[in-house]
Amino acid sequence: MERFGLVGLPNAGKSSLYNALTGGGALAAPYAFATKDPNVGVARVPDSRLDRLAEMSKSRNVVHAAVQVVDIGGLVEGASKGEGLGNRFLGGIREVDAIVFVLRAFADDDVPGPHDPLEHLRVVEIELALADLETVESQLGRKLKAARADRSLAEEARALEAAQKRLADGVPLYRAGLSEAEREVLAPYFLLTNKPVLAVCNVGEDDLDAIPEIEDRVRRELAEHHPDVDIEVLGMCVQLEAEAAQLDEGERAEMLEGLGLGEGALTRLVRSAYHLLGLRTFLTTGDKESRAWTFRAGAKAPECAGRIHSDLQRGFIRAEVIHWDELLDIGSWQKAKELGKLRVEGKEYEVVDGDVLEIRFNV
Ligand SMILES: Nc1nc2c(ncn2[C@@H]2O[C@H](COP(=O)(O)OP(=O)(O)OP(=O)(O)O)[C@@H](O)[C@H]2O)c(=O)[nH]1
Ligand SMILES: [Mg+2]
Repeated sequence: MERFGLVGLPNAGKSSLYNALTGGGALAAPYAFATKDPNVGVARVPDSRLDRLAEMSKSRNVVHAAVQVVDIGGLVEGASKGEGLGNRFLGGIREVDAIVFVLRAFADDDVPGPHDPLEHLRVVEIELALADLETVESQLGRKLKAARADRSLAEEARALEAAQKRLADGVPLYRAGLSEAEREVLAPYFLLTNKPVLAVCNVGEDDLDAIPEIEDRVRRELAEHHPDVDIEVLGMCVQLEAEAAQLDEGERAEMLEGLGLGEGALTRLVRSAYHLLGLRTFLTTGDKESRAWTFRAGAKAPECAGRIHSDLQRGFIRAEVIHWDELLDIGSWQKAKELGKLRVEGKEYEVVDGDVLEIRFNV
């Protein structure tokens, strides 16, 4: 399962956010390094399309898509050189597919540490960039030499050189203005800042009105030097979201509504992280079960069939396909079939987010 990791300074609220997302019981406490070893849990991906299809089909069972969340120990200035928990955070971050920065913006005298999100961002970025710089510099000399003998390595050597320059200036690669091709060439080096990122600002419970302004400050900082860099920034009060997450559905909606928080930020965060990971959803629906399945953007029908069962991929003949909203309009799978609204797609069909599928197969 694809996973995203929560990364930030001590007391930023990572474990609190982790608990809210996964219903987990990680220790959240007002002292630094409360988390030492990573907590790993699963977050359900909320999906109203699925809920509505399940209602349409009167499904007895509803299964949402899910992603893994990793709560990583806090890092401090100098972490890449061994301060605090030192390099322990590196292993945790290396193993995730995308990074969610948790930047503290709440003031609370009982919780030590700075509460300026830009200060949090500065330290986190510097430490990750320094760790990457070390990796790049350990490879660069050898690569340049090899590229002189073998010209097919020139592109990789040039990308490493470009990365080295930006990292030495303290600029993480996700906003260094590298081309898509350069970032891809660098993939085998498993650099921390070559992963996709988004940022959460953890705003105090009395500061909800300031969310847009705080988001904007962080967004501008991230886009500095590269106005075309578009990193999503999500402001929320983790504490309130966590309290709401404990309630049952009706009470939760009421609480969030009362605070003017709409559907709540956790839902948006999980959806954004899911997309950041390059993940998409297709659906299946019937009276027994309606289910959301995860696939990688660009995957073809047989590969998607294989998410359901390997037999469906091996013996794939064709897929019957309709987009979820059209199916919902028609009112049932059977009726869609009778009306000739189910498309018949073959092995080369690229499945689209929100497609409802039925696989024909033979093994
Ligand atoms: N007032 C307030 N306190 C919060 C909020 N979010 C988290 N806290 C508190 O801040 C303290 C630290 O939260 P944690 O979730 O443990 O922080 P962490 O980022 O996991 O910290 P480390 O594991 O030490 O890196 C806890 O006492 C939380 O209850 C918030 O939105 N408002
Ligand atoms: Mg923690």
